[in-house]
Amino acid sequence: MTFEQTLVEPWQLRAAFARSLSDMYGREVPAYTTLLEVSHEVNRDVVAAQGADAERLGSIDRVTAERHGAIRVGTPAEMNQVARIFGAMGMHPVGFYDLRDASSSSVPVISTAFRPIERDELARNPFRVFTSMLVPSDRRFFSADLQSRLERFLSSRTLFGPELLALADRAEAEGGLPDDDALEFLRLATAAFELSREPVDQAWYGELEAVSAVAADIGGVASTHINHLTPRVLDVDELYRRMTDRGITMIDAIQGPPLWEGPDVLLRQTSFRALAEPRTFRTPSGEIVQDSLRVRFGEVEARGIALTRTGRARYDAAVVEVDRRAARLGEARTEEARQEIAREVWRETFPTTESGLVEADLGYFTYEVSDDGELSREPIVYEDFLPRSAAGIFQSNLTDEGSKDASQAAEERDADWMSGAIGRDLFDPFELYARQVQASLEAAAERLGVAPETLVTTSPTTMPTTSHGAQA
Ligand code: OOG
Ligand code: NI
Repeated sequence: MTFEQTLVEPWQLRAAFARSLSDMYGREVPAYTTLLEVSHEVNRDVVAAQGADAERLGSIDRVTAERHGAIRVGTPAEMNQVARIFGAMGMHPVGFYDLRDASSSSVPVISTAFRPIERDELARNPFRVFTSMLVPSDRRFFSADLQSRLERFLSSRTLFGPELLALADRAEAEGGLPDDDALEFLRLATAAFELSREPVDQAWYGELEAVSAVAADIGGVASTHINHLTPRVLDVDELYRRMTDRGITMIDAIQGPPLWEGPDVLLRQTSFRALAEPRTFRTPSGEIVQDSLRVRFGEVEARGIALTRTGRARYDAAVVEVDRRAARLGEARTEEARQEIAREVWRETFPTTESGLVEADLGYFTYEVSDDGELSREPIVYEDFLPRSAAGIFQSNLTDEGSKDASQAAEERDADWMSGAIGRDLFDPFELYARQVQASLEAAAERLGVAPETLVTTSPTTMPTTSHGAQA
């Protein structure tokens, strides 16, 4: 007699991995534990105050478990391995972010985000990891000599061992792992992102740090580590106040759209600065000394409605306009004044209702037919990142601007290049959202027995169905 062993499925691996990383990070970075506590309090209070409205952009279970992490690697080969590990958990590369120009300080990386891409997979656990890789051939940052030493260093290290990669490949090929193998996979994967206690080569780290603290963090040590883990909150302004009350110094701003009376779109994030953690260093004379590094920090985010390309173009233009107006303030340019300007620009740019977003084709919404045959519209939550905010997060955690020679030509990098480096398709976030809309329209149309095109409408949240009636 044969029987099939049930496998731990990719989404279960993903949920367990997010938990395991969060537990590890909480043990090692106490301020993260405070952040989680405060996030849970805020979410509980928002749900108590707003009821079902609070869950329009994700159930409270999803939001409570929701995290994103960030990691940084050095080479296409390392990127390819990371993709295999995340592939085992049903996470795929989505979007291309070029942070080299998005920041005034020296951030020589390009990035993508690994995340689930199907609607039901996102609902099960939306864990995502913002993943950056160095561009050592970019002459604005690295000389030819430093590039070759950096590439030699990177190619001689091993971030992910053969057992971890073999388990990852099996999980992806077979659609999961048996219990014991799943546990081993989770243990090895979590360990791969822990902060290493190996002594740091002081001269090498220092040489890279003079060019870019991010380059030193990636290429100055022989391992990688998760550099932050971000819970989601339903009210990021309230979280900011409560963290500050608890004596934790947050960065000056909440990044992304301002707090205003209209619909929340995209992503609002804030963070606390990296903490100095004790590390050992090997000096040029071979001595081992104690010092510290600031490489791990905490961040929190509130997510809003995903914008269409048209909506996103408006957002990008609004960000530029806020900068332009804020620059005119000169000395009076406080964070508060900047937020006031941002609100003013938002009121000129975005409608104050969800229906307004639909009418101007600015946001993504799905459509569902209820049991009594009513068609309702639900916003799609933004699952991705913002390059400008990401650059701000990098920047707020640098002790030093580094150096960047703007007279040199940039090394060309784009989504296709990234896809080649990873060895997998890179998904376009806009296409993924549009696909969700289309799938919901087709399902709704089938239930109502009408053509999908007839359902795209611009009326209020709940619309009575027409005389074709519900077929349910
Ligand atoms: C990644 C920063 C980007 C975000 O939330 O925008 C990011 C990093 O610091 O490596 O995580
Ligand atoms: Ni982040």
